[in-house]
Amino acid sequence: MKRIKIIFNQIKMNITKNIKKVKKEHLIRTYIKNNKLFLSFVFICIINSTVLRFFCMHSLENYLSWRAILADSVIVTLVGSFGYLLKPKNRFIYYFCFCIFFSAICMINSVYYTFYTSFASISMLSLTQYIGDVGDAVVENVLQIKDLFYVIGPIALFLIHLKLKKKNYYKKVEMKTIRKKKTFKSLSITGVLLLLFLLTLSPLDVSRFFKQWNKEYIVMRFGIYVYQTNDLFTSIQPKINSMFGYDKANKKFQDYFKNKEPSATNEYTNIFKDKNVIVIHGESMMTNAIGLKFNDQEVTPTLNKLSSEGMFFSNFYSQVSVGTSSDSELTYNTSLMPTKSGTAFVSYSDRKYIGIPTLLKEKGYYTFSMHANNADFWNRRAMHKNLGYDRFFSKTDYNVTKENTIGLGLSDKEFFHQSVEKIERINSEHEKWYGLLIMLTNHTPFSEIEKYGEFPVDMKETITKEDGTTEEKVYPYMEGTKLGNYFKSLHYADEALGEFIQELEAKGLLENTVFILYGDHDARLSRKDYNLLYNYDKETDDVLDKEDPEYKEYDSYQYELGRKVPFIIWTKDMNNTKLNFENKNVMGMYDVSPTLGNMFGFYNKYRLGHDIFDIKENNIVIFPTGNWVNNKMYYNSQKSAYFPLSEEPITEEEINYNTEYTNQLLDISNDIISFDLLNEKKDQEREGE
Ligand code: GP9
Ligand code: MN
Repeated sequence: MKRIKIIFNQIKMNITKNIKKVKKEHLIRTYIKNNKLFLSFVFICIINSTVLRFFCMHSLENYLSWRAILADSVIVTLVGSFGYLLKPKNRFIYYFCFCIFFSAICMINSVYYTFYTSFASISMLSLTQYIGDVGDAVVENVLQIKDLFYVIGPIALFLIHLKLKKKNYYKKVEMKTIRKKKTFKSLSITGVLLLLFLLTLSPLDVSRFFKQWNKEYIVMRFGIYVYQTNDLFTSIQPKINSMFGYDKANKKFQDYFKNKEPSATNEYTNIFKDKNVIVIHGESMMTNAIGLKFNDQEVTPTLNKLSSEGMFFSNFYSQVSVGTSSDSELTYNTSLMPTKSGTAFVSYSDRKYIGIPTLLKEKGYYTFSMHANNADFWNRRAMHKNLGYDRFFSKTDYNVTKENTIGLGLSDKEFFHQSVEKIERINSEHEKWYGLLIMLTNHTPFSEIEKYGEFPVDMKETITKEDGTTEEKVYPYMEGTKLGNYFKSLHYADEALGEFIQELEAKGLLENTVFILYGDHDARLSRKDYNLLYNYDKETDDVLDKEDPEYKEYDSYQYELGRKVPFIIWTKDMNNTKLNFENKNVMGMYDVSPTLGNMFGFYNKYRLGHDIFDIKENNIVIFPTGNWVNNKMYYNSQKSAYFPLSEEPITEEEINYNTEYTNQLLDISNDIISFDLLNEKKDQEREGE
């Protein structure tokens, strides 16, 4: 009897389960049946976006990135939901127009990707004037069969519409309340999808999303529709910002520069006039590695040589904000500071800048830049033109293979090697030239240690035993730490630089050339790792105890001061001359243009920095955070506290004066860029209004 009861209960449970399942299936089937047009629209748009990723970025991870599909669904269902507000007979035209719009986004990006290996931006619309010149070439060389795929979507939607029409799908009468209910229902689906998507985001995703320059990453992670919507906002934001307060900003700007004159001549004026120039943008190169050794092996033999034979500015600071590499390029070239929001290279690429290449071109120089990464990284394609480079050699000008790639792209050794013949050609074609080479390998996360070559960062000790025999003891020290890996990577980059100089020398390209090197920013490593570097305890393989007499304090100030980057000016025959010295006065990236200007004979009136040989020990370096440093102290404006750097007494007046000066400079710099104050044409236009 009991058994029968159990069997009976089981059958009952099965039946209810099945009924529930059938009900659920019925519900889904009814939903599909009633929402065929909406679902077809959503499906077509998602397929288009997925196919775009498939055509552009060939890895399975990209084709079927479910996160991107989720993000696409959010945008498409959001737009689709509002279709329900219309009467059924008008709905098709709504979906059809948006289907064409979304398909066009995919098609434009597909074509753009073939041409530029990057994705399109609304801000590039200002470049449409050039389309006439390249239009035919685009049709002949760039438009490919694959780009026509996106036409299929709207055609399919139209055919579905005809079928639905035949079946009287649009004949239903829907009251306003029903339509609102349907809209709400679809919006709820969007809400759930959005929530799911937000849960998948990491802090890195969010930061890249707001910076918007790593376009491939955003499209892969957020899908093309979110990318394009975000691009729309980042493109119009600067326009909105610059609509208000022009007059006030312009007055402040005019007042500040009214009495600015070129600095007086000094013993370095025109010393390098008409010489060729090679500038090295040293990715993540830091001053604290110069002279550092592990087991008697120098981390940076090349930098050590250049700094000891040339002019070495050992208290030099990069002044970057969120735009890292691009900010250092901006400040190096223009003597302006990074913008307060967004990045100048991405958000304000249509403004006028006075770059070093522009000024040298006026002196008859041919100017070029070289970087074996994607030309759109940090929007360099547009900005290098704007800064005055005649030619930008980027990834497509180099032979990049899987074998010669490390980290972000072409290895530095290959990059330099392939650049030499280009420089040789330029040298034979132009009387004088100025070239920038942007390094890449020594970039965070410094994880491809097997590709950097042998460079142990452990600690070895030879111990003599009682019986007179010796034994080598090895302590792990920096091995396995991020800072240790950074030194390995930096050692590689330094070696690449050394080989480059040798190749240039062998080709006779150093004869009349000034070699300039700057570190673009610090390596963004943790303070804990530096503590280990300076306070290693062999006994415990850990950091020394704070009470230990050998313990060296490395607090947040030392950390900030330790973020210094090298700035070196070197020529092959400078050693042991009066041009061979270490300058210890604080100096910032914004002092480079005025300092080089004095040496090479160019002048930018609208500079915020100074010729270091003019201002000497009175210099001050400001940071985008509002902090500043001079020879006497480092001041942290957030903490309203300072760290003394000399014995001299410090007064409150000078702190207030310098803090105000810092804020004034940051404001003026930001106004110059956002209001485009260096653009005389705009000024005339405004006066004419
Ligand atoms: C990219 C390279 C790195 O091309 O310049 O930029 P970063 O991440 O250092 O700003
Ligand atoms: Mn960088």
